[in-house]
Amino acid sequence: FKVVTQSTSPYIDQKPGTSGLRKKVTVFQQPNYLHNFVQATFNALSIEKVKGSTIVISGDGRYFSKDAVQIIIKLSAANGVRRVWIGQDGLLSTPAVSAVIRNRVGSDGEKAFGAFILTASHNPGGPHEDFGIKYNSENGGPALEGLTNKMYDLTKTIKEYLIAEDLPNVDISSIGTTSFQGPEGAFEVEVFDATEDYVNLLKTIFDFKAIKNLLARPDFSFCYDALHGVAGVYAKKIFIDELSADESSLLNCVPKEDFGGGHPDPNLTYAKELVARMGLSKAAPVSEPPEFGAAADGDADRNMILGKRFFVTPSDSVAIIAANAIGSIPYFNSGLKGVARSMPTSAALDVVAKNLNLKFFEVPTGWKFFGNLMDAGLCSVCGEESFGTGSDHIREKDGIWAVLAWLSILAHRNKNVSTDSKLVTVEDVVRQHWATYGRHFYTRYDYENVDADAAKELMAHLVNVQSSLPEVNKLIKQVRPDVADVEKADEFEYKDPVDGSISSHQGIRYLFQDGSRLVFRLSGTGSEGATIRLYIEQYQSDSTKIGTEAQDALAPLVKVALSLSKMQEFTGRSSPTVIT
Ligand code: VG1
Ligand code: CO
Repeated sequence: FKVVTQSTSPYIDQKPGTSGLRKKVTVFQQPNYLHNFVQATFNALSIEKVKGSTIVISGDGRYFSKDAVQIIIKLSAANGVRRVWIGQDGLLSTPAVSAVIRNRVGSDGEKAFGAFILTASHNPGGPHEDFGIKYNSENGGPALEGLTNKMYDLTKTIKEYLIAEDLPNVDISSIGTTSFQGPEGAFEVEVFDATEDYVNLLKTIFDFKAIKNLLARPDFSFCYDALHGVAGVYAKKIFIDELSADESSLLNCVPKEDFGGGHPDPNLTYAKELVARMGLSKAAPVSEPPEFGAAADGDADRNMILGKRFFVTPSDSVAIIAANAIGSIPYFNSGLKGVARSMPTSAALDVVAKNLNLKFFEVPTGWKFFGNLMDAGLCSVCGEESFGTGSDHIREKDGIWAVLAWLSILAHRNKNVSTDSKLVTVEDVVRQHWATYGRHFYTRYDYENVDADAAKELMAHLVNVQSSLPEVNKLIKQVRPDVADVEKADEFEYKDPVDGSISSHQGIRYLFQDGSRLVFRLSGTGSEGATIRLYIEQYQSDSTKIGTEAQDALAPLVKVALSLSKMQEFTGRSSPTVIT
């Protein structure tokens, strides 16, 4: 093939958000839009380092992925990449990409330098929906802000890109290697089994035999919903082939370019089929729901954990995994190095860390901040309220890992429980946890696709209100005299304990005397307008009160939050788009 230098002009809107660049497919289909971003990434990494390297390209298989893979292959070849690694059909879950970067070794003994992950995660897919691209670095984690800022700067001035225009499209549907000859030597495209590296890694972490025994119990039943995302590929391999679950326990496990028209977002609103099957839908009652249910998002890094007629909040989930890891999961048998959560995630994990005397970190939203802690050996388990849980086995959150962690906990708890006595259920594990550590009532309100200026004004208003705490407390007392006083209010700023870098404006916090919290932030993953997220949390250690319904327990704080922020006034919305 020949290398052609093409001239191009910059797009002004290529700033990566919380997790890469996410836009409507039609935006990505503009001339040179994807080319510019990929070339800017190569330039930011430095062409010297890109030359001769191995780069992974794959994603959740959403609409436009097939075209994008071929474009990135041609750009890679022209920029001197020596080899690209592609999961069969261009599919690799986000956690699998992380595992491939960290663990896969080529026939020449070389590992991957980085990866382009093609996904917009939980956002819908299809010709009129979202596409996304994200670069992950050598440690298997999302590019850090230093790099993404550099990429963004370069997209604003880009004038040309290099492309191997005459390189034929490569068949990515079958496993094997195709070699081409370029001006600087050979270029290889290697297509491999998407499950291989990831499943091998999981087998070193969990006791698959113990989980298999749990799934085989006559009093246990299981259900997994991939919402037509890439998780389906892994679910078949792991739950059916490895753990011998019944085919009927898998829902929506065929990956589709448009996720079957749904939102591939594992929560109580969008995972409708699973929610109904688990007996959590009032409209569609079922007589005997499974004991355990779980769902994933489009790229399989998120998870929702359900018990029979029971929802586990993601904030509780990470706390419970941390509290039970040792003993249940062989990978953690030598102990936990530390735990971490994102700022808006509830403090349930903090209580566990304190009780178990573990190092604890609170980082801004987005997985990239956990990576530095893990690389420095400071953190083993971490999580976010947004249905993300994971550990230092890779540098991304990991949806299937979370499911296997829960199954491991249940297997361990039921090890000596005979099938004629009562099974220890998901709900039992959670209620016992609350009884030991107290309960963090938690909810999140999302106002999606709000006018961007109105959202900014609301945030500015909240910062302004923070300047006088007596004023804040006066306002609050007018609405709900029964709510505790705010003792601190600020904009969250994070200083990375490893590299000292500072991330500011990471959300507005109101911290109450009784440990309650209100947090407001703007989403960095949307593709249209602005999304305001409001996080509401209240701690209850009184064991007689931990059984209250979450929406009831949180009602006073919700009222305070809406009035303090003048939500309706600024956004014109009387209710949120989604409650999780
Ligand atoms: C959201 C979540 C955040 C998560 C991010 C990426 O970001 O709040 O916790 O890390 O999505 O997850 P934001 O900026 O929209 O609040 V995923 O599965 O979309 O890669
Ligand atoms: Co995701």
